Parts: sequence; structure tokens; C-alpha cells
Amino acid sequence: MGGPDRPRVLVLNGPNLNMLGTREPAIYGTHTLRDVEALVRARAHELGLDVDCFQSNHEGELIDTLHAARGTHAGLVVNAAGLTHTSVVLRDAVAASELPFVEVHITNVHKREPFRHTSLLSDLAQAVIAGAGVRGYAFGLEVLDDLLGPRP
Ligand code: DHK
Repeated sequence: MGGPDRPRVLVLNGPNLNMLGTREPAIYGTHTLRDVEALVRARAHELGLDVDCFQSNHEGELIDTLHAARGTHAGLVVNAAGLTHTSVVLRDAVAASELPFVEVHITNVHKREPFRHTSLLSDLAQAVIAGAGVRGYAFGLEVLDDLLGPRP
């Protein structure tokens, strides 16, 4: 939804992503969450999208935010972090939002430990982007932009 000609999208980041930049930089890189959100806002602006960014380490907060997005947002970019691989309730909340979404992982989860190869979100996602680093969030916005179609 959002303004009549600027759809509003939500970029959701899950547990531990607040630690980006200092957390295992050899794996996740040196960009901070603040950098990610700045990149997201810049790309959204270029695409003509309004954007909200939300990060939480608490599953219930992520679920509440997804419930609230239904009816207020037009699509989602979701990096559910470790919850991707484990959380039925987060999957259910994404489904309940009835919003198109792009699943993003900074790393190529398929090159990593076997438990990261499973996603409880992928079969619901419009697209899955893994291993593109933090640019994956911008690519996710581009996928949503294409999906939402031309604006007046
Ligand atoms: C981030 C995490 O925190 C991990 O738990 C996932 C994902 C991978 C990422 O690559 O962005 O397994």
C-alpha cells in the first residue's frame, strides 16, 4: 500500500543481524545494519518505493510486525537469519501477511553447514537471493518493484 503512487515495503531483519559489521566479519562482511538500511533506503528512493526497516532478536516482535504489515505494506524483503531454518511460527506469520516477499541471505547458505540448507520460507517466496552480500537487499527491492508494476 503506501501512498497512491509509492508502494510501501517492509525490510525485516531477524536475530543477530544487529551485530552485522562486527559479527563474524569473515562470513558476513564488515557492513553494519545501519549501512544495510542506508543502502535499502537509497535504492527504495530510486525505485519510487517507500520503505520501513525493522530488526529484532525476538521472534514474537518479528511476528507482530508481520501482522501489522498486512494492509499497510505492499511487499516484504525478509532476512529471517537463523529463524529461516527453524521457525514454523515465522513462516506462518509471513503467510498470514498475504504479502509477496523476497527471501534474502547475505551469505550463500548452500555453501555452509547442512542445517542452513533448509528454509521454511523459500517455497512461499517470490524469489530467494543468497550470497550476494548486502546488495541482496537492493536486489530484493528490485524484484518487488517489478512485481508491483508500473506506477502512474
Ligand atoms: C544470517 C544468519 O544470521 C544465519 O543464521 C543464516 C543469514 C544466514 C545470512 O546469510 O544473511 O543462516
